Amino acid sequence: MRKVTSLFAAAALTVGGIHFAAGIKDAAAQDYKDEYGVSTVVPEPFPWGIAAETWADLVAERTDGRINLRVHPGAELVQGNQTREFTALRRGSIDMAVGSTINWSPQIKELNLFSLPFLMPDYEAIDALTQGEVGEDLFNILEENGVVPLAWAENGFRELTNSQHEVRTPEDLEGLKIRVVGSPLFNDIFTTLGANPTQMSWADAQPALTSGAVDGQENPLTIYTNLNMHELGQDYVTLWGYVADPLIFAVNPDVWNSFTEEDQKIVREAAVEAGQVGIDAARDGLVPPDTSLIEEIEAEGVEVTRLSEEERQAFVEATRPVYDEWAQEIGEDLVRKAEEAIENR
Ligand code: X2X
Repeated sequence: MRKVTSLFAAAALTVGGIHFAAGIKDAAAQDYKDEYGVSTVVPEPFPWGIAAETWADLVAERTDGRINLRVHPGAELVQGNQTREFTALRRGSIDMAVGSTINWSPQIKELNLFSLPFLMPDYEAIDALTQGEVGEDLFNILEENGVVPLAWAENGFRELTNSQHEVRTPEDLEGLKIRVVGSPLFNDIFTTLGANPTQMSWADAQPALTSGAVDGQENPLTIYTNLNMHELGQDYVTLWGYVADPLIFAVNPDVWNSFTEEDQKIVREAAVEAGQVGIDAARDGLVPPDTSLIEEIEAEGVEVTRLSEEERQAFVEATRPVYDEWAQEIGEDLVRKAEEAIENR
């Protein structure tokens, strides 16, 4: 069937007639699946889920329902093993994904860039990377590794929360059991800080927080609020913004190649727009002067710790050896390019 379609496509290209062009669209549409699965980790109303659902809505609307995306949260298409999402997408057992750079970093080591501690001091720094040459380089690397990346969204700056006591200095982390995700880089950061990190999936993290099997975790505040983590005893929040995870919209190459050029354009543009909607949602109430989300958390009786420049610097220095070691793993050239882009933001 695919052969017939491409013959039509070739004919249409040669003849270029409107009649033929209409013909290929129908032929190709017959090849389309009834539904394409989109993997995410968290659903709506988390900004991540909003990004994916917005993509699905825009694509359905603009293709008159010819292309239907169905969002599968909880990394359910990989049985909750979010660090296997990239491999599944590459192999085609997942059609599409809106995935975190953290979850794909075990396969694509360059994506650890965003997890270098204190590389990105603010939101402009994230944009300087994703919207610039570094972002293009990373998309090229993803493409070389067998997926088709389309656009960026955002999970957000990952803040530290715990149930035991305020964390204001690296010493305060001593002995705290912290749930971490994905890359071994996170183990290294928390071990270096004297904490006791345990790597587990998001699916396992929620019961571990509820039961008190771990003392703390690190995630964007939109994850904290949507999950009502204060009700899970996470009474202490430290705003240290040590890393942020952007999200990437990507498609399996066979799925991508099965789409007509016109539909590829629709799917790509929809991803870019949905990405912006997701980024806006991820930053809502977190970017000064509007920090209402942080105030909402404080209103629940949670102790929110804001670090002075000096206090933050103590964490920067304590994690510097991990930064240097992982910069080599990621690639010194890419890290240098990222540092320059941030400096010139
Ligand atoms: O597991 C996490 O912490 C989460 C939801 O943020 C990611 O998937 C990276």
